[in-house]
Amino acid sequence: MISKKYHRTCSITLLLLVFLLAGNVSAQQMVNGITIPDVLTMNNGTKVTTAKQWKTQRRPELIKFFKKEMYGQSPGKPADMTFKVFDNESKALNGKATRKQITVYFNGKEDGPQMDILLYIPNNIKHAPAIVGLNFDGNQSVNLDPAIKMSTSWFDKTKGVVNNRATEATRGIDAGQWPLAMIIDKGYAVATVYRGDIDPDFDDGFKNGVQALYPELQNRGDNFATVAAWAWGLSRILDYLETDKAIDAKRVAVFGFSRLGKAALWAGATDERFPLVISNESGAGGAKLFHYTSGERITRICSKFPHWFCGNFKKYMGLDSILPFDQHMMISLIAPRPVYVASAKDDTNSNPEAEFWGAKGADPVYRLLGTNGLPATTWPALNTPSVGRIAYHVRPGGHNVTDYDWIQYLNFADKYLKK
Ligand code: GTR
Repeated sequence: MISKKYHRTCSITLLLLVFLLAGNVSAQQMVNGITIPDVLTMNNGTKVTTAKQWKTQRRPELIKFFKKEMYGQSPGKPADMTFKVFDNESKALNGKATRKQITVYFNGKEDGPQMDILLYIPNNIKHAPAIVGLNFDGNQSVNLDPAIKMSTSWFDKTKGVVNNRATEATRGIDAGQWPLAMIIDKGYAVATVYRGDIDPDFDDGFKNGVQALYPELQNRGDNFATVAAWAWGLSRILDYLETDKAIDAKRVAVFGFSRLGKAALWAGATDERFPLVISNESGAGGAKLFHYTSGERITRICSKFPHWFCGNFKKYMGLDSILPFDQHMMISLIAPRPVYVASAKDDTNSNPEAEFWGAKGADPVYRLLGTNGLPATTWPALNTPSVGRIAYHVRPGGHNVTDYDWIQYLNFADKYLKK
């Protein structure tokens, strides 16, 4: 009896604490019968009714919140960063594209932290728009092109990896997820970087990634964690593209799949230079609403991947259904820029329906800013994209990036990025 009562008291205290933390006791938004905190109510209870209020008050308040409580702080553009183009081949991909490879030295030192950008530019377009995204398995995994530099960074144990280093057997293994010819034919350049160049994807106490350059952003509750580091890396790719005359840096979409989709969304949310954002099955910490408790929850994500989010985020473990915030608020930081959220039916870990409602939850902000938001009012049927300024589709199959997904993304980009 005593322990039951104690347990109840603890739960109520915790609940109160969570609401107090947000300072937001009553304002709620309903999505599909589930109550989530209202994106258009300030923490002090003031309703946001104008675009100006959104831009000058609510958006900054939410960015501050997500940096403090979930993704952690990120540094700005490094003052000493330099770029070295070490490959420039105009007859790549059967003559369709120019291949460039560029090393980015984050602190300007050749023996310091660095990343390699692999860039293909369509030969028939001047000042091409581009799509940037990180890759899972090294630049050499996105195409069989033998001239792509073999990554020398740390790799998790997967096929073709020996002693945590990639071997020739990893060439082209992810080519199915990176249909370069299709993207180039549509008139877009593609830039990609291996996630592990920016921050190796394991809990190493932030010694091996770019965090080593920023000791002041470590050992604190809002530490510069891995998803934020990947997002920061995406912004650094854009920094390079801004210096490359072959690219129209005002038309660079940011794309990501799964954990890298979480990073793409956060990059889009925080770096307004990205005019369009694509999240492919980003799941928990991406587009999924935590209030939908099936699929990956905070406890699992923080236990299995303790380095992805900042230390403060761990206090929300077990509180998914009563959180004082949710991911619709993060997606709405992208508004009014176009964002595409996509799911796969069998990707239950990401919870496709919860990804849809995460996107739909951002709709009031897009409408407030005078756009059409996400047209669908219920979770769409398979292979039936709903396309407004927010777009969504769910396709059959599992956790993957398919040609079907890319066709939708490229059409979406055409709608908003083509001149
Ligand atoms: C899973 C993780 C997801 C998702 C996925 C991936 O293990 O639970 O959040 O990011 O990995 O990146 O493939």
